[in-house]
Formats: sequence, C-alpha cells, structure tokens
Amino acid sequence: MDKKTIIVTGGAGFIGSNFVYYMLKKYPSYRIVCLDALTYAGNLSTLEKAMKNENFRFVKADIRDAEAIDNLFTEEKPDIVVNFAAESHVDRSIADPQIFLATNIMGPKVLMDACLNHGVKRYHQVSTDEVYGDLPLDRPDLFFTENTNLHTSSPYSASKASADLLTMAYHRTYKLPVSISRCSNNYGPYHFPEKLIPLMIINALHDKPLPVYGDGLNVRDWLYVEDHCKAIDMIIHGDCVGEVYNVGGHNEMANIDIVKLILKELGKPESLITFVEDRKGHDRRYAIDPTKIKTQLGWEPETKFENGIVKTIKWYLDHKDWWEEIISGEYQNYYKKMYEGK
Ligand code: NAD
Ligand code: TDX
Repeated sequence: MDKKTIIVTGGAGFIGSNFVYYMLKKYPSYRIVCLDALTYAGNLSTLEKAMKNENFRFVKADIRDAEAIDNLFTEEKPDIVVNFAAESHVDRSIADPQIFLATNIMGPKVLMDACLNHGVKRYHQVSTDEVYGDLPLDRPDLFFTENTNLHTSSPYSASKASADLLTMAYHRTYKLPVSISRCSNNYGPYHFPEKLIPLMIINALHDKPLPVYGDGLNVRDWLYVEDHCKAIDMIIHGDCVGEVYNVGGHNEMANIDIVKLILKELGKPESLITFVEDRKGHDRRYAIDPTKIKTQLGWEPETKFENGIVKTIKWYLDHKDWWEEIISGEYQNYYKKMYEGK
C-alpha cells in the first residue's frame, strides 16, 4: 500500500473524528493530519486515542486562516484534503447565521486556494442532503438524486449549498480536482449532545423532558457514521474527480419513532415526551437515492439501524465522561436559550 498524507479538517467533531479513526485503522501507512479550530463542537478528548498513533498529528487552526493553512500545506504536502469543518447545527444557524456563512463558505474557499497553490490531488467537500431542501410526506416515491435541484431551507443548508457551488466552480474554472458527498443524517459515537439522538438519550437518562419539535412526524434518513466514512474513503480513492455522490441507506424514520425507540431501549416512560414549538422552516422529509455510489463504486451500508442505534445508546452509556464534560459548561446556557419557554 502506498503512503499518502491526508489532511482532515474538522476532525475533532462528530463525523471527522470517526473518519480519523476509520482511516488510521484501514491505512496503517498513511499520515492523517487533523486540523480543527476546536469550536464548541470540537473536542480534543475525542482524539485521545488517535494522539497515541505516530501516523497522526493534530493542529489547532481555523480553516479561514489562509496563512496557517498555507504553512500547514507547506509542511505536510498533503495528497488529499477532506473538509468536514463546518458549523453544523440547523437551530444555531436560525438563531444567528453569520458564523455559518463565514465558516461554511469562506473556509472551503481558503482550503481550495491552498489546494491549488500546493498541487493537492484531491479536495473532497463533505456536504449534506439538506442542500436539496425537503420532500413531502405524502410522496414516498420521491427521493433526492444528484440531479435534484438545490433548494435550501435554513441558513445552514444555504451555506452548505453555496460551498458545493463554489467547489464545482473551482473545478471548472481552475481545474481543481474535487469531489463532493451529500450524506443523510448520521448517528453514532461522538455525536454532539445538541443533535436529536444524543440529546434524547442524555435527557432520558436524566429523566428530563424530551423536546420533540412540531408534530414529531418529520422524517430523517439515518446512516451509521462508519458507513459514511466508508463512502468518503471510496470516493477519495476512486476515479471521482468532478463528481457528486449522494450517500444514504434508505432508512427513513419519523422523529417521534426514534424518540420512542430510545425510551424503550433505556426503559424510560413515554410520558417524558414533550411536544414543543416547531423549528422555523422545518424540513419535512429527507430521503436519499444512493444508486450512483452503489453502482459506480460498489458502496453498501453495513450497519442496520436496529443494530446501530443499540450500539450508539450503549456507547453513550459507556462514555458518560465524554458527554458529561461537554454538557457541564457553556452547553447549559445554549440549552436554556434554545428550549426554555418553548
Ligand atoms: P460537528 O459540528 O460535530 O463538527 C464540526 C467540527 O468542525 C468541530 O470539530 C469544529 O471544531 C470544527 N470547526 C468548526 N469551525 C471550524 C473552523 N472555522 N476551522 C476549523 N475547524 C472548525 O459536525 P459533524 O456533524 O461532524 O459534521 C461534519 C461535516 O459533515 C459538516 O460539514 C456537516 O455539514 C456534514 N454533514 C453532517 C451530517 C450529520 O448528520 N451530522 C450529515 C451530512 C453532512
Ligand atoms: O431537540 C430536538 N428536537 C427535535 O424534534 C432536536 C435537536 C431536533 N429535533 C428534530 C429536528 C429534525 O427534524 O429532529 C430532527 C433531527 O434534528 P438534528 O439532529 O438537529 O438534525 P438535522 O436538522 O436533521 O441536521 C442533521 O443532518 C444533516 C445535521 O445536524 C446536519 O449537520 C446535517 O447536514
């Protein structure tokens, strides 16, 4: 196996850290360099085990900082850059869009400039199914394909769609070798407690109300995080320059059903469920058609939801230190601001 250096931005967050571990395990000869600004969503403790691997390096820097990025690219001479770094929470983007535009649009611009200057062989932009907007609940025959129009709902999804357009512009105009993946909702270890699944697990463990937005019937298409990592691995190693791939495992579920399942697994009563004010502009249904990545690259998801959710709940039970530390600080203010009076 040849040697490659991969810069993983946002590798102290949920999916980025899972990707770091996936790559270190699968490619023992690769150098994996994680660059992360350690915002509220980034945690060094998440990378504790990776730090012990001599093929891993962590660098604290902001993807918008052109000088820091240029210095790192000069030092590391990466073959591939995978950009996970982003502001990722829809509710925060509704409360204040500013940082979403700065990080999610200017960040990729700075990274792609550095890729051009340093002759990087692949820039991979980690995108989302949210760029397609939503689908109606009464049309189960409709799915997002790579040809679905971009039609965004939240400042978050608009910033991610902007980054996708910019990525394709850098490919066409400057011939930068790029690829894009648009994945559905991920779940698994190291998922930040503000997101639906970890939030419900943690609240249930504390016998606190579980705040379900609106009627709870909004549908998300859930994929175990490792299957997303596998898809990105195949795309960056494949003949995929200039291509967009949808990633999803046909696992659509209504929020209320996920919440009930978590309660059942934890042996907690459904009386903890509290319906609260709906999210503004709340997307109704996401559903990915993964035909392209399956037929072109042979990608298949490995973890079934019924197994993945049990593994995930167990992970949260076994890693209380990780999330107790997170929810003990600034997170309490966030939670009050977001949920009090709703
Ligand atoms: P996350 O919020 O858990 O992690 C984001 C990471 O990026 C954090 O470690 C944070 O410190 C870092 N970061 C933020 N701003 C930065 C900056 N300016 N410079 C450097 N680092 C910065 O997010 P996640 O859920 O792991 O999502 C990762 C990527 O995957 C995002 O681009 C997101 O849009 C995309 N995505 C997420 C999902 C999902 O279900 N979570 C689904 C599809 C796509
Ligand atoms: O307290 C809650 N109550 C609730 O009903 C929270 C936090 C969420 N929800 C609902 C809103 C959504 O319909 O649950 C669903 C999932 O919400 P999130 O976990 O916030 O995820 P979502 O908005 O679907 O976006 C996620 O998937 C796509 C990621 O956060 C994005 O980064 C990714 O692009």
